[in-house]
Amino acid sequence: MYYSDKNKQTWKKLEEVIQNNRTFTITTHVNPDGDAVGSELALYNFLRQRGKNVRIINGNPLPVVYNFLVDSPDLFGVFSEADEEWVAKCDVIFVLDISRLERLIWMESCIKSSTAYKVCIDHHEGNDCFTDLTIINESACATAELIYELIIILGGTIDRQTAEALYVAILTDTGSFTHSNVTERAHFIAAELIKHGVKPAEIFNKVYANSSWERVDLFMQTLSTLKKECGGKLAWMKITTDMFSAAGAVREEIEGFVDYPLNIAGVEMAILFLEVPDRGTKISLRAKNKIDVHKFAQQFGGGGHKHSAGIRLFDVDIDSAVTRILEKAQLLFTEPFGEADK
Ligand SMILES: [Mn+2]
Repeated sequence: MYYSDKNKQTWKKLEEVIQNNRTFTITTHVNPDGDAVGSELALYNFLRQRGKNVRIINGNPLPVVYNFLVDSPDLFGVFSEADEEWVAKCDVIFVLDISRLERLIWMESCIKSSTAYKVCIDHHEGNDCFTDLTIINESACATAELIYELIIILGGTIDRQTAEALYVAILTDTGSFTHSNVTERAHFIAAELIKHGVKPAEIFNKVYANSSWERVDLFMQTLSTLKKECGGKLAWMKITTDMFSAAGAVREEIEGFVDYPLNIAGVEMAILFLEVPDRGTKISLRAKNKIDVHKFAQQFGGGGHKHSAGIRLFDVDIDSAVTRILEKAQLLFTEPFGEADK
């Protein structure tokens, strides 16, 4: 009862693609998050059940926090020259949780030039991957919601590892079931996954109650940069390369920092500026209520979801990025917004 018939043709086509092919690559965006790796692992297991030859190949290794999902983190291959031939010659490439192929960064040209049939499965706004088959649902709480649907509709079975992978994906992409993308369906799927053996408290502790001291040190430094603008409706923080070295933390450990300012009463938009060595500045945006950070990010070539989005400014140093972004962000609170909604 939870599945609409409007996608029937799409699922049928996907069934054909899986049935008629033998070698598969699964990939996702740079710096993969819980949804990205959880979706990949669940799809990997499904294709393996079908007897397919499958490889997961990403731009970065599996974030250490998700090691518990697998027997060996090596299941998540890290793209190198040695993989180029495989990617070029495999039958099908699945690109998950990505709305623009640029987010593959250094894998983009190899994926694009491959002769493989390409399938994109995603839940971001404004997807323009232009793959051979796209399975998009912008109202899905996570890409994993679509992978769950795929497995059920195509008759796969959900083992404990697959259930945990999908649960981690939904848990992390919904901010532990607290963000505005949480729906009845998100909870329904979570309940189904619990039936398949997921222990929610155990998973939560492994993912969140597991900070290193280095991460906490970096978080303290980051919080000390917190500033408010626009009468406290806008809050921002920054992380420089020097702060990373002082704390001894690694890049993936900043996951969740950007959400913190939204805990403060009155804050409707939070911005985190991250200095990337030799690669400019990465900007993460979070919002609540009426503020649409996907639309905001678009004017800088970024995007994502209404309440969670990102921007990359490759040639802009962190201080210039702060000036440039804040100037525009302040307009959201000084100009009457929401005209189009009325
Ligand atoms: Mn996602």
